[in-house]
Amino acid sequence: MIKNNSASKKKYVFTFLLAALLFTLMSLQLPEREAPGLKLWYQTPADASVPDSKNAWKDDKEWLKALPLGNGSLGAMVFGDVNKERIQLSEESMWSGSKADNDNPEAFAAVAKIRQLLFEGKYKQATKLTNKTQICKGKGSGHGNGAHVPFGSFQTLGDLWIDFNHKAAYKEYYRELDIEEAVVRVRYQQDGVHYKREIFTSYPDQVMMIRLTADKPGKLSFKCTLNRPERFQTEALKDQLVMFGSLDNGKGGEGLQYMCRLSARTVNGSVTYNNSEMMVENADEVILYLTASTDYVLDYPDYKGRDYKTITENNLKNAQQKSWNQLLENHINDYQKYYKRVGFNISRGIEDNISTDERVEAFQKKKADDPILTELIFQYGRYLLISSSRPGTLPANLQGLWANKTQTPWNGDYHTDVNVQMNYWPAEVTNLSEMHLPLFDLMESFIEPATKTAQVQYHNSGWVIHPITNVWGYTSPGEAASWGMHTGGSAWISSHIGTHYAFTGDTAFLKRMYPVLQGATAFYMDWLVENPKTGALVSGPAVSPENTFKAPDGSRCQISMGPAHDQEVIWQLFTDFIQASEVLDIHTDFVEEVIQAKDKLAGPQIASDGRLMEWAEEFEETEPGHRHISHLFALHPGSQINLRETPELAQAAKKSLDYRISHGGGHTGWSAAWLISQYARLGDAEQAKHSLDVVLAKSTSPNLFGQHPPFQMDANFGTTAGIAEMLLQSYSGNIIILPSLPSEWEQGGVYGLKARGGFTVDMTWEKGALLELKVTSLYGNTCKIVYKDKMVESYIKRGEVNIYNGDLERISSGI
Ligand code: FUC
Repeated sequence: MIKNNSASKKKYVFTFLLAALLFTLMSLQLPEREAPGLKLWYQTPADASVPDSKNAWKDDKEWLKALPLGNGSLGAMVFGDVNKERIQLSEESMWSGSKADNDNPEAFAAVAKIRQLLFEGKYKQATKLTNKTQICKGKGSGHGNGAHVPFGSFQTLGDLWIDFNHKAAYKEYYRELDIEEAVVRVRYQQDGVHYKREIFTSYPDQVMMIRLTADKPGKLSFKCTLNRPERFQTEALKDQLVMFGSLDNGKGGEGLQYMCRLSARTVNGSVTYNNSEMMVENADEVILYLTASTDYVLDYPDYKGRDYKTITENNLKNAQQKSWNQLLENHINDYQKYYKRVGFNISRGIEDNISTDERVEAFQKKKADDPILTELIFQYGRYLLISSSRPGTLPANLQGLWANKTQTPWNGDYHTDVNVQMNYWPAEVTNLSEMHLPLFDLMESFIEPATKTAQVQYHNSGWVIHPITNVWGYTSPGEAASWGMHTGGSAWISSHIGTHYAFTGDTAFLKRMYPVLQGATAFYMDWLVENPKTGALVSGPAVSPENTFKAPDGSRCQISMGPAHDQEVIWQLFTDFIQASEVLDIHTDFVEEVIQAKDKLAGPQIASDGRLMEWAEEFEETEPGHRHISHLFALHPGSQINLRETPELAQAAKKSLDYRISHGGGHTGWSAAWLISQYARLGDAEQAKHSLDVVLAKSTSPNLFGQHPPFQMDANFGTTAGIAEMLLQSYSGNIIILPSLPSEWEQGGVYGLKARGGFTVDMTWEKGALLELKVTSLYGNTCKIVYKDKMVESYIKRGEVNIYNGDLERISSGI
């Protein structure tokens, strides 16, 4: 029964007023939700007439001016050239190669001997024996040039050319990639006619859409062709141009089959298809539809069976049933569902009046702080992740989704000794958890071959991978021990399971992935051995990716027992496995054994010069500025070492970092990007900012693609993650607010960042100090917020929002 007396009326009025007040407070004081429209924009086209270099390792300058689009599986690089447009195409599964057996049955017999030599300090002999016995059989990755061996290479789908054959001078040229809508637009004036192009790749409709318009009737005439550097045929159907072919399986035969379909609809004018061309004449407006697919399926051992012909046909026909506006609206709604979750504003409305290429160039010359560039590079990493990794697709690889050659550097594969992990560092914290899912599908797909590798190579249970994998279930070591004898990638990649769970609280996901965690753990339980001198459990033979040390006899070696990296990633794996077992209420003898083994693991150590040790002994590194900083995994992305709980180790990590940098470290894009996060974890805002500046100054292309060099996408993802890490950190149960805010970002706001424990965090700051903070709990959890030397702890109910002032005093709370 509803009470209707005056006391309850008063209570009702009071509650209403309170709610209204709260609402006003919330709406008045929320962080600014919008940065001014973020775009990459240019006043000149990328020159489509310059041919790509045949050299896999040489970047193509014009391609690095083209603008990327992607729906997770179909990618495009739009040149925006006037006379002849080039839209370079990618499809996520365009991989040469095929499944192969590279496991080495000779390996097991030598492992015990290698360990003995290493414990005796005979590094030279051990490294030699490892090289002889522990590497893969066969051709491995083809030394990173594997397009024609079974490992294969991720490669271009080809090119769509739109030839206007109209060489007259043009003016008022403009092109942009609007990263708030994921649309490329081009416009110019030629012979008194204003032309426009709009292009997007739709996830919901699985089609690439191009609309060409002119402001005078009948002015659109052009010829379209589809081609690629090799292995293609084109055919004209009644209303389609089709390109198809099969790729090299790396064993002298045909591998993957692919197909790409193009069709046009015009307003007035005509369209005709002949053998290798599509001709459009005298149209007022033209819409082009392009679909592509392959017969690849991420399913060991066959990896085949997708009905690519029907899929491409249906996607094309379905899109043709819809209007341009409908397709565009579907696309923008779908894209913005993810993109709009996070906003970052430090430019406070400064007008963006410098084109992006000039902006990058100006920064590279003057290095004057550029807040617009910082916002752009941050959101661009999110844009690229949404564009290259969607639920149900393959994960983003070294090229993201974009490749213009048939041999890409390092085969465009999945390197597991930092690179593929870095691709996913921004996924959780920048509120793109769904985009993380393809990584877990890949992991599940390689468990079967990786289980075989563990048995054949080492007679171990569980599963193991080495520093490279691909879409064909490659899990064997590499072809040289110096980099290829690395099992640590198995533990490192597994840490993403715990991370995804920590942010989302998705128990069903944890249940699904528990066997994968358990399998990785089982491998190391068999793999670890006692160091006869200390009794601690150590991993090996192992490299510290991909570094070399001087052994006591002066020789250059890579192989040792218990390098810090392996110990740290295994510690993380065991920690995650134990926690997952608790969450899922699994209490087996095996879990008990892992708890005990974790206690016996050799841990991080400090050298006599105060640096964190990379190897179990104080070796001198042959390259003190080495790009990898693998022994600092425990600082970031791990958290075994942190400022609050292990301040001495954190100081040692800082010394190691400073030393690396003073010797030229951080010289590749991904390496500099990693330093942003490392310094952010150390609370060193100025060094974190400096590392960000290094990425922008040395490793950023005109289209903002990261550079190793050559182009490698991990630098983009690592940079976005690094910026987030400067604004918000969450580990060991704490949410740390503005841990590394540089002086240049004096005022600003961010909304939508995520923290472990299932929280969304919005905040504003002024004069370098927190102004207001809003924490929303997604599933109800205790929240320990740390800002400078202040800390508040409270339980926030599911869906509840707490707002705090700069002193961490709660000023409002409500659902
Ligand atoms: C790792 C790095 C290289 C490169 C390659 C793809 O092996 O050491 O620098 O990024 O991956």
